[in-house]
Amino acid sequence: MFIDDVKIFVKGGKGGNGAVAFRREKYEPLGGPAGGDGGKGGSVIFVGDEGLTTLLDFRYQKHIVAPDGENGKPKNCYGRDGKDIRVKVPVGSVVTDLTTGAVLADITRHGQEAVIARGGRGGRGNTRFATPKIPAPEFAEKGEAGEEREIRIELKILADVGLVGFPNVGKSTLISALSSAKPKIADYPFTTLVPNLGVVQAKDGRSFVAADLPGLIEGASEGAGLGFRFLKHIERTRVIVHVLDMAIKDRDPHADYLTINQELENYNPKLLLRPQIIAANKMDLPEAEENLKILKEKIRDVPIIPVSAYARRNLDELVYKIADVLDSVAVDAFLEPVREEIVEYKFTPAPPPFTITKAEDGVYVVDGPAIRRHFERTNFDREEEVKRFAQRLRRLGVDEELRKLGVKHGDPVRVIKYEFEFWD
Ligand SMILES: Nc1nc2c(ncn2[C@@H]2O[C@H](COP(=O)(O)OP(=O)(O)OP(=O)(O)O)[C@@H](O)[C@H]2O)c(=O)[nH]1
Ligand SMILES: [Mg+2]
Repeated sequence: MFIDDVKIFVKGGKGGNGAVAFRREKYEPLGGPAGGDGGKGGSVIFVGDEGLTTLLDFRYQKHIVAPDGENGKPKNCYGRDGKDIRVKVPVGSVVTDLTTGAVLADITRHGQEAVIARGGRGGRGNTRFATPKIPAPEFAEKGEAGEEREIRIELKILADVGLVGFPNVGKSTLISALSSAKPKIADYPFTTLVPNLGVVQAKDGRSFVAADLPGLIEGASEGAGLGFRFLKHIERTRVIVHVLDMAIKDRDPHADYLTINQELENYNPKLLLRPQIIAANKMDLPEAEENLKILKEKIRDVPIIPVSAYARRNLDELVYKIADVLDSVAVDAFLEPVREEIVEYKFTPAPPPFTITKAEDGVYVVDGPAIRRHFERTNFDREEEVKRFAQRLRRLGVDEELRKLGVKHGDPVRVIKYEFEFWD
């Protein structure tokens, strides 16, 4: 089964918590901190794999969750990291975040890796927070949560060339003549139900990948026939080879050409920017010659290469023409740009640590949450602590601010309820 569009849930593992622990040694009841760091959570990583041609596996795997990191342990032991989960996806997979719409990854190469859901960082253990002032901290960091997202994976075939045209015009016959691809060929419309890829080798050594796509009909861009589901695969081809049946009985090749182009345009107007080559097929049949003459009169801006896929006639000319046009189009000309995810941080301004106002008696009053916190923790009977309090105010920038307001050495300053002399 060819599945090219799935929605799944991915989640990175949570980071392990940092540990709070202390050394317990003989004769040393209150040893130093010894809490280890938590391990990192595992990430969900997608890896491009040429061997895969469908997203079928994701039908049965709708949740991919990487393991958590282990919590930190005593004796400064690290928690183990959660293992990353590597998931193989076909080359050509485009991964989108369903919530933000951002393209997370476009896997275009075999072995290419993309982190789809990052695991959380592990928390640091209390050992890491020890300072000369707090030699035995009783706290540690918690592990960070892993990223989690609903994603869409779309397989958009990465072929250099897409063969498009009405059903039964000979697209599959053509790809089987040009490459070793072996698609089903039959004399009825909609023989091809899923894209077929083939590697085409020109005699001069150049090569390219061609995709034979299910036939398109009028209204394909609105869902008629099979075409719509597969139009997206044309989006990433660099050159469109438009296959026409030159011996068609009750239609006209030129009308077919216009109809298909109209469908391409309806689906995505950018598709018409792609260089086209017309493979005028079935030239072995008698009616073809006359039709070719008419077609050449009507279409002058697109190269027309008459071929017979069935009789294998003039195929080299077609291959060279395709290779030449490919040489003129940049390899990444039509790839989707991977948009960086834009995270909006709400900016909540922190409250100012202090305010300075002038009281009615002319004395400057310093107040604020940070000041109050220090104020409450200070025992003003002890000179040492008062000094530390003053130091903290200085560090908060209180002194500087007072100076700017014109306060001089020896002036009185009120901090909450005590009055001090300003020392400069
Ligand atoms: N005479 C003649 N018949 C051809 C030629 N190319 C293809 N055919 C025949 O046309 C019919 C349709 O060929 P396919 O290759 O299956 O056509 P298709 O475009 O892939 O059709 P869908 O998959 O239905 O879109 C088959 O009977 C082929 O044998 C050709 O160059 N000359
Ligand atoms: Mg076919």
